[in-house]
Amino acid sequence: MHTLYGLGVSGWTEKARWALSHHGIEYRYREHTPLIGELALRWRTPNGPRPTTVPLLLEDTRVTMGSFNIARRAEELSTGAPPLFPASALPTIQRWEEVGDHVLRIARASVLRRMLDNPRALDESLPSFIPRFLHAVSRPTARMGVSFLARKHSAVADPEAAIRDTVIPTLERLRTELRGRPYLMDEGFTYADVTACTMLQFARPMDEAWWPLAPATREVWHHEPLAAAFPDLLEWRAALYEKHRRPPPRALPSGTNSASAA
Ligand SMILES: N[C@@H](CCC(=O)N[C@@H](CS)C(=O)NCC(=O)O)C(=O)O
Repeated sequence: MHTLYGLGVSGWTEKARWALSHHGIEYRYREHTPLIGELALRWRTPNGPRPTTVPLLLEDTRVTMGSFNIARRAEELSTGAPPLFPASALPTIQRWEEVGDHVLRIARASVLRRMLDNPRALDESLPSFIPRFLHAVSRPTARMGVSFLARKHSAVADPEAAIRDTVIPTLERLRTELRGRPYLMDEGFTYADVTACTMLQFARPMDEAWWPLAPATREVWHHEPLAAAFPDLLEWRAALYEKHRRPPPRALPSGTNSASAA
């Protein structure tokens, strides 16, 4: 069976899982732990691009890195679900993929910044093998993990300015392009919708059933001014999830790597 390495809180992992699920592809899910898991990640991709990131899909002898590449691979492995990448949608998909990637990077910088001010969120980011009573003393390690991610992915220095200058105009463009329709393409649901709607996870994350997050982590993923400015887009996303995204299986107890189907 295939194995997907991912980060539960990451929009990129969500995009890959959505595409795999859409195509009914079974896989085992393994949660990656930043910093601690870095060497293993590099070891799995000796000749791959740097920096090494998740999601990463492992088949017998094949490694696919990156949400977009995994979604395309899912389409190749599909057993007959409607395509997410119809030829007519490719230019639109490509455009929203680039913009969406940029927004997710700003989202990550914003969330990492807010985590540093939220001790409970820092505690929740610690690996599950660290018992609760050691959380307070392990907080410096959690801070190290957050700083490591910010450095590794060259986080923007001023996320709020980037939200104002980039994210808000992008979401306004999405609103204009949708024109109240359920999908970006008249033909129906495509990967353009997946990649565009994933940007909204950082305005307000999807409900627990679709995006399980610990309570303080959920708080730092919530950007109230953005959520208040784009309620129509949040409704659009909710409808997409209802119709097209099967809730992922519940995670197994902490410390257990979940053997999950898409
Ligand atoms: N363009 C990539 C971006 C993936 C990415 O940046 N992943 C981050 C998510 S925060 C990651 O791997 N973080 C964990 C780490 O770097 O150890 C994609 O589409 O998958």
